[in-house]
Amino acid sequence: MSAILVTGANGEIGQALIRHIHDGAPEKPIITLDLKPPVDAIAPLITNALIGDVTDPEVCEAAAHAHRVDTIFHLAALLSTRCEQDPELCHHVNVEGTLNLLRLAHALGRAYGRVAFVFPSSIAVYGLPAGRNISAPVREDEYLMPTTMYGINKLYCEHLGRYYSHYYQQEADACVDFRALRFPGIISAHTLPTGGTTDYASEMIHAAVQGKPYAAFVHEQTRLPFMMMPDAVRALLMLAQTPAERLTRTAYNVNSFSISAAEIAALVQGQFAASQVSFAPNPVRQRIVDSWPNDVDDSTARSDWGWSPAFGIETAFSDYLIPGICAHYGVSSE
Ligand code: AKB
Repeated sequence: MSAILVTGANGEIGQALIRHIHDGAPEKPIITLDLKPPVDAIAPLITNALIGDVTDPEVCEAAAHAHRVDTIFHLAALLSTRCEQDPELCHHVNVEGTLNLLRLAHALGRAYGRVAFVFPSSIAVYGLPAGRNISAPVREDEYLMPTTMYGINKLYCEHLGRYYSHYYQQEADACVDFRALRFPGIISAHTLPTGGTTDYASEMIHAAVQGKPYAAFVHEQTRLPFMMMPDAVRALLMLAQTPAERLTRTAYNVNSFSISAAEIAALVQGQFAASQVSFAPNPVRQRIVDSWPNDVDDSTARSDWGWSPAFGIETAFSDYLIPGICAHYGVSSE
């Protein structure tokens, strides 16, 4: 049976995706690549856990061929805040890593048949003019002027994927089938992000459940699109499984809801009256979020492959976040 390769397996999306794939198809071999050994939560679900750097051209070549990998979820990346601290390292990991995996996908595709390559892009590909006077949700072809190294890397990698899918060495037969999702901020009940700029939402909620005070690094009026982790995983799998003839673009916006930092704080306080949320904007991180759209138009994903989030604002908190995070920390949700 052909296998799935997941890079960045220990990351937030990686862990959730691996659990979901294993629950749906326990017999499907899962090969992973990460800098560190897999965390306990996913280690038993993995067929072959490779330890290494995505920028190393040889690190997963033999294993990918041995298991006949036919689908790659290339999740390994440094996130936006981390990237502004070391833009050149970010470029190396995010761009060279993607190029390396695309090269591998091409070799696998040539040997065994076309390889699906699923790539999490981001709302960071957008760069809004100062002042953010945008009245409508942003569509995929608008405002593609990113102001962060992370956003520039993501946009460029979307183009690399399009090139490997349709034009690599101007071959007539494509070996790679590249598809990308532009994710909003993602919130998980089980894990915390590191190095992102939408992290304040997850940090605020996880802190409240643990009874810890939290100072958000953005203004309370900051409004961004967000999505729950189960919806993000579902979107990745839905896009991976959609027949190519139904796709009209390489990279799709996906969205659940748009919410301000103050509204998240109010929802948290409604549930945990003792929670202590304050706002202490960090100028660098505020500039990053101010360049991102506060809402994105995902109508093409809805019409092309039936995208629709399971969680809206209310149900995200009542049905997923509050019960999930309370169970995670062993806290009562009453
Ligand atoms: C980040 O904050 O860097 C990510 C993203 C929006 O892609 N969550």
